[in-house]
Amino acid sequence: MPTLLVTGGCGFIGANFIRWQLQTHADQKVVNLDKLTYAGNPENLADVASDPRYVFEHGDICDREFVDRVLKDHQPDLVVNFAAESHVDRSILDSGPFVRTNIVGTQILMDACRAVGTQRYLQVSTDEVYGSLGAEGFFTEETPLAPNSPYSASKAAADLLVRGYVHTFGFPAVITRCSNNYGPYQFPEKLIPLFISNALKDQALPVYGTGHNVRDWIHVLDHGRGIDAALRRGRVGEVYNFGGHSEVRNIDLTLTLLELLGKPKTLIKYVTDRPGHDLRYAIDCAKAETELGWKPQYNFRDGLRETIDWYLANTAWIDRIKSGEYRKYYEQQYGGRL
Ligand code: NAD
Ligand code: TDX
Repeated sequence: MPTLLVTGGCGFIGANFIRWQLQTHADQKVVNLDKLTYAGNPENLADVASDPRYVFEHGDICDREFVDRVLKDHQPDLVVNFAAESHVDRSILDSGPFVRTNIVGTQILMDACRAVGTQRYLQVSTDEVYGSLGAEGFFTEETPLAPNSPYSASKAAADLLVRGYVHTFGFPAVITRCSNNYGPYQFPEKLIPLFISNALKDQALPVYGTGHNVRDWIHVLDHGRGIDAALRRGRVGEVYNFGGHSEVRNIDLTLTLLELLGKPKTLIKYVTDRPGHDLRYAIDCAKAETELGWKPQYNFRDGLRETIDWYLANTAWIDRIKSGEYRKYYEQQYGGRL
């Protein structure tokens, strides 16, 4: 049975990706390597934990011995690296963990893959490596890298390291760069789950600056299908952009969320802008569409409605995270190993 190793599978995108892999690729073992940082929540995969094709390995991609052991034990055919520090605001407060996990972790994982002869490695990157757009234009795969935050700089550095491994060692890697994801299981520090969960409790929605910054939103399962296509059909050394064709200003998204939740506009609170806040992201994904036969399937408004329904049905999940109660769930499951 072929083996897929996923790192960071207890986070938002990784958990959705693993669940979808188990549903769509019956004849495949999935190994999930995750450190369980504040953003990693094993509860996100509680429904697949007893699937005999699923294995969890608790540890850090920066721990060379551990990563070498996991790769030797499982000999994965395919590897997808989601593991990262992913929140821009946290990278502004302390960039150390971003440099360690996003850059050093990528290097250690690639070296371990080379040692066991992994057939294909996919680096999950972000559109933020291209920097910021003005009112016009789109990022293509040829857009020069110009990251503006410690987070995006660490992701760009990792992309360059992957490129170096492809050219120097013939390492069989592809890179994907995706726009802002939304969907179930997103940690409630990111805009959409934060605003939904605050609004449900009639708490303020903190809009940074003018609220005129634009993001291109893509459903997490559209991103997952893109990663799967690039992993299995992408060309080694190539970059593939994914986006949702759904550009929205933050303030307009906030108003839509309030409308769908039936909550008043008075919950909006304009707050100090994020330092270095990128103005606009927009993606040209023609390459993925023509080469990989991929395109986003979700309409943003429908996807948003479905996502709100999920958060409404899972308020206990959000409450456990926001109150810190989910650490107790970890302790029960993993004892003193955290
Ligand atoms: P997340 O923060 O929800 O999850 C990150 C996961 O990685 C967690 O489970 C965490 O425990 C794990 N992790 C962190 N450090 C680790 C380490 N040192 N060793 C092992 N595991 C570790 O992130 P996400 O939003 O799911 O993003 C996943 C990936 O996709 C990241 O690489 C991110 O840069 C990229 N990405 C995210 C978005 C987005 O909108 N969220 C868009 C484009 C790309
Ligand atoms: O409270 C908030 N108020 C606000 O106005 C938060 C948390 C965000 N914002 C703004 C900042 C951005 O313009 O909303 C927009 C979206 O913010 P985030 O959800 O923090 O996402 P962003 O900074 O755009 O980055 C995300 O997309 C690209 C992911 O977190 C990254 O991991 C991914 O690479």
